[in-house]
Amino acid sequence: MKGLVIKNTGSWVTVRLDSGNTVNCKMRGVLRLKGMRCTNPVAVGDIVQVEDKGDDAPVVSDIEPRRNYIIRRASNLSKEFQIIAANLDQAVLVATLTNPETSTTFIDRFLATAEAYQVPAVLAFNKIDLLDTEEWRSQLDELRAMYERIGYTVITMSAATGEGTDSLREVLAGKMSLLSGNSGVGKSSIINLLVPDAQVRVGDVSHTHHKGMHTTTFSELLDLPGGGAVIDTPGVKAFGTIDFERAEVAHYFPEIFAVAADCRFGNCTHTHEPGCAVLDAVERGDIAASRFTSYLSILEEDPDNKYRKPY
Ligand SMILES: Nc1nc2c(ncn2[C@@H]2O[C@H](COP(=O)(O)OP(=O)(O)OP(=O)(O)O)[C@@H](O)[C@H]2O)c(=O)[nH]1
Ligand SMILES: [Mg+2]
Ligand SMILES: [Zn+2]
Repeated sequence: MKGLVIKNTGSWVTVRLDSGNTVNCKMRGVLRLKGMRCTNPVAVGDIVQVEDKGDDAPVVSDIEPRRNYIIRRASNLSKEFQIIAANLDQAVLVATLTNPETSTTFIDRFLATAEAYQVPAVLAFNKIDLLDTEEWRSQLDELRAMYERIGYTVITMSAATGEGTDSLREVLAGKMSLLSGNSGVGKSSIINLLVPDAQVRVGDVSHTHHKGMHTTTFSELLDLPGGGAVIDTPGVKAFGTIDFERAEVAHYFPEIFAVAADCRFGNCTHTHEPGCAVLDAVERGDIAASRFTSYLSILEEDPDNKYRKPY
């Protein structure tokens, strides 16, 4: 029997079979071995084969090749990887300027990961109801302009007041979307708004003040009323964790890559080289300083080029 993985709690995998029935499965041991460097060999969004012999719990016996996926290192410097979700049409990064503050480095690492794994990314700034001063508003406008100029779709919204949620609905319609972001930015709140009968657990206000508290603890796929689906995921503290080779990093910053063609040296790392078109563009303000800082932070994370793409 074939089906779609809609939940993975670690010990159980919930699969929606083609028949429409939902079954809780165990994982066949050999699949765990195959995905050894992965904390979760099966991810939400995977298409899997299920065997049910009737005597024991059904097992996931095989995984179909993935169209794409989003992956992160399980923790900083860890050699294990976590596949956040597979077979995605897009990945939506939910970010907030305050309560909590999402850093631009976090945003840029997420966007670069999505570029690397060929998943179109969308930025959704939530909790704009909290941005009640001129300064907040202009900070939001600047961020929006910066990311739109690079080519990303940017949504500004509030799950609390409903403002901007129509644009999000439009972006999600008919597609399989991952919702990712720091803990407390409102991913589950957004899902509860979009999927009226979802009733996903949402954090207390006090939760957001305790860093490291996660309300959502496993990934779950929920169908959207008008077609398409969203995947709720546990908040992540850092995306400090991408596995590119040094020379590749610039490929995943579209505006840096576009300019890099004009660098004097073909192997330019855009850090110190003479005739570097990227450094010139940063100087002129054509490439945002925060984006360049994020680029450098990824390079510096792996000075010896020892982390490679796991697959
Ligand atoms: N003011 C305001 N609060 C919001 C908004 N969206 C969510 N919240 C609140 O933010 C807190 C965290 O929301 P959650 O939806 O649990 O956040 P999450 O991203 O799912 O968090 P994790 O599951 O831990 O990753 C809750 O108290 C929500 O009520 C918003 O647009 N404005
Ligand atoms: Mg949540
Ligand atoms: Zn250069």
